Amino acid sequence: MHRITPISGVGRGVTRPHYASYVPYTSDDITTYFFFKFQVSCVSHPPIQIVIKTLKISHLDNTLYNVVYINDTDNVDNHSVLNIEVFNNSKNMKAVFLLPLFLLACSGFIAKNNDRELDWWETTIFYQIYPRSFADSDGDGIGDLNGITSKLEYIKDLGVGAIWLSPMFQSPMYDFGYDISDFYAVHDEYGTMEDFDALIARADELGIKVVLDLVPNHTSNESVWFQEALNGNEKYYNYFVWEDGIIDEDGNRRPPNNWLSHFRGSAWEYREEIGKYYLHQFVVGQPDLNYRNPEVVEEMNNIIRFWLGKGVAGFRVDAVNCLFEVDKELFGGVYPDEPPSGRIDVDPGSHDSLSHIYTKDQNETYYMVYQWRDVFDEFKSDGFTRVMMTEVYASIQDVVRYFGEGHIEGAQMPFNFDLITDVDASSSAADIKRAVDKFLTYKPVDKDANWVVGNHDNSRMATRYGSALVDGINMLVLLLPGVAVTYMGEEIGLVDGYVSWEDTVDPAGCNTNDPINYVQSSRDPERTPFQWNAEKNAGFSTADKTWLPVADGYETLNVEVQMAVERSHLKVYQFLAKLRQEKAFRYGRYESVAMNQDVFVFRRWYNNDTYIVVLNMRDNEHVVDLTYFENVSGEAAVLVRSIQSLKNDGDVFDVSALPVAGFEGLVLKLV
Ligand SMILES: [Ca+2]
Ligand SMILES: [Ca+2]
Repeated sequence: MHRITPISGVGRGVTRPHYASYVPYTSDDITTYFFFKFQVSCVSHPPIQIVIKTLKISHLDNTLYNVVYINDTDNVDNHSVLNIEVFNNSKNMKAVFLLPLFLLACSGFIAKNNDRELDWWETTIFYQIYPRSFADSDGDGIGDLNGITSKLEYIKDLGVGAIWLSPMFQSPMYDFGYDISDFYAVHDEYGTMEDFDALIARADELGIKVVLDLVPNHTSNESVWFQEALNGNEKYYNYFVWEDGIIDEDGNRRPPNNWLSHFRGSAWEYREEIGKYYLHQFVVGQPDLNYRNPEVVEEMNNIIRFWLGKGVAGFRVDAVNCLFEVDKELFGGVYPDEPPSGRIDVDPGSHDSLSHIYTKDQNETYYMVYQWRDVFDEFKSDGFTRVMMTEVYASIQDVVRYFGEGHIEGAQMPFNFDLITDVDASSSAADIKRAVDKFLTYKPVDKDANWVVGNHDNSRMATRYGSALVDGINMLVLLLPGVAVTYMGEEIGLVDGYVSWEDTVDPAGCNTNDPINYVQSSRDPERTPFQWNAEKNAGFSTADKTWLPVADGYETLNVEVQMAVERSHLKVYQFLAKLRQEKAFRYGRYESVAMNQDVFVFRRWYNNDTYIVVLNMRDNEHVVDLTYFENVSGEAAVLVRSIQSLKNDGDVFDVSALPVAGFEGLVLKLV
């Protein structure tokens, strides 16, 4: 017998169930989704959440349905049945569902709240691989799946438990895989479905989870879907967003409005076959999918199911805040112009010159993400959580909405880009503190933070912060509370490569048509091949020409060198990856301070274990007093330090006067 006590003061035994109605589309067959989540407390056990979600009730009207529990829950035994009554407020229509609630979790699980069992994704490190640039197995100058498989042991040795692959689906590569022509196939330059299965199998043997990239906003204009649309197939015509052009005073045809592509120029492209423009928020070859069409929603759900069914551990979802455009019916059937952003540092053709109030962060987008979470959770019956990460560059208030709403679950990891967008080498200790605190402050209290310092779209971490700070920044990523994300090469301090205008292939660079200033827009520098050793093409490929040139300096900056020497970024990274398994970093509390202009310090503590991480952002020496922190006194020993540090492992310092060298990063443990 387990006595169930009321929480939140509503009802008795079970909180007033949350309800949500989600009606994604206007159609004859309205489907209403309900999300129910109960939290019950047993006297001797931690709170147990019981979730009943996605009851679909078709052919009912569009009003919200309340759900109330009706039985006496004072004494609920295992396998008890709660009667759940669902009724429609407006029509008093009643339907009673009998929902067996198995309170199995009640039996024998006693743990302190802060020691709750963490899920696999909460304790691991996610390592982003850009497949084209990681390892080339067949010598064509292009990275591939077999190349990745051959390097999985390296990833395992780093202490990484999950990889996220940038898109490896069939693609004409106008946007290097983010323009997908067949969501159900492997891109031929990267290998075959058998190669993919072999990758999954090998990763599984090594205990590495594989996360793929979901690119839901658009397809390739070479996809069967778009080609069929052009051929007049109505089903696929409705997969895309079509608009009539405007004929101006001179009789010239103009795009429907002023919307701009992320890669410069109009977001509309005319097609003679249709006599209309299609929307492409990204390159011309990436027509936006129409998420106001339920068939598109179901197609994307099936794509998710297809890959999750193949053993994939989840998805990183690309550019998700561009999913929906405003509902034009709210504007008399015409998509409205977007207002100028007012930014004077950008020129008129660039995406940043407009304020994207109609093409980004639309309300419907969040509900689509919540709906995807349900699709992910369909697979949870095997006891293994599929994880969703969302790529959104937006205000912190909008970013955290992807976590969910009330009791509705969304993405586990809405990417936190604050350490990319808010700070760099020029930042002070206070800037770092503010950037770190931002996500921690705005995220829901029961959700995990995550830390991202680089990816295939941004200048590499070692370039943005400077090579002297590589270890210190990795200390932040791996030891701050939350999930760590590493972009391939951050573990060795890989820097951006130089890519000449002639060698530039990224549309964001090419579309500038500016052989001088393209560098500011091109993403090729952070995509240059991985540096494995000092051999030809840094060991990435045996080809005479690789798809992007290998960065200068690979002869000394590579994995092999850093494996061989006693002290290297790689060795520091491996140490940190182990250290983050300690309870203080899994469960411990967090407190931080900008000691002065330059030195950012945080501590993590759990019971009697206290760790202190020190990062000096400048080449200035300081002596800092760590007794600022409550319960920090006496001495602390050096566990790991940045490679240029002159301290030794095990050196013990008086915490009231710790000397910190320029750019030094330190992890200390109170003794
Ligand atoms: Ca290859
Ligand atoms: Ca869109």
